[in-house]
Amino acid sequence: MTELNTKLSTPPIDLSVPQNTETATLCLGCFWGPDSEFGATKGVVRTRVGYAGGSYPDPTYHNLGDHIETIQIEYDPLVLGFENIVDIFWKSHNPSEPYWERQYTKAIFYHDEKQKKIIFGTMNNLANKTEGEITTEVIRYERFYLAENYHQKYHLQTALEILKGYKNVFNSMQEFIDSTSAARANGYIRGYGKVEDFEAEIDKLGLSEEAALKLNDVFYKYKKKAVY
Ligand code: MHO
Repeated sequence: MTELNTKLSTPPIDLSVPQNTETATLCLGCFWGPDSEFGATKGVVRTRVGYAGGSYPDPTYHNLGDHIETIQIEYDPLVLGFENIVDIFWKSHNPSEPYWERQYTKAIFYHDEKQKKIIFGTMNNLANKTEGEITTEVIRYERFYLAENYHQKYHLQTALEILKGYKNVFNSMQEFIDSTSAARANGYIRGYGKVEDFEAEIDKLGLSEEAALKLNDVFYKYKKKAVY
């Protein structure tokens, strides 16, 4: 990231962050993909990737123990309901597909009784329509271990031409992880998100003009391939 104390500008989208957010935590295989998918979803304020669902102390990417690759989402409940998140979750995987590796288990956590009810309600509906047993796990949330920095908003971090368009924007890795702008760019970079949201937000991401143009190209390139 950029050096400390050189902060010049906060992206406009990061200036109007809602005060009250709620948290959702889920697992959809390798966490790079859902970090992008949810990052571009309207109402999502922050995303982070990490490990959860096991009891092994202090997991790391190369020493996960019984944990699962997990994404944690902070969202504005006035814009996006937990129901919507759960809907995206069920549509983003095949719930009756067997899986072999604990690391890539499909799972959703509940943080409270309200979430639990929504998850089990939708799962029961799905069970009636699904052939075969649902293998997706529902787990009571306990704790989330943040993954290593290089996994956070991975697709954005590896798109250097776009990343460098955030000149003097983030003073720390924490600011990058917490940024709505970075979450959006990380999603749009893979063609996730709605065209109308992209068009409304592209100028609010705080990217240089060059990087915004590049992001535009990449977004529409993926859209044409109908990734989403
Ligand atoms: N297919 C990816 C998975 C990484 S993910 C963070 C890779 O091994 O490169 O599990």
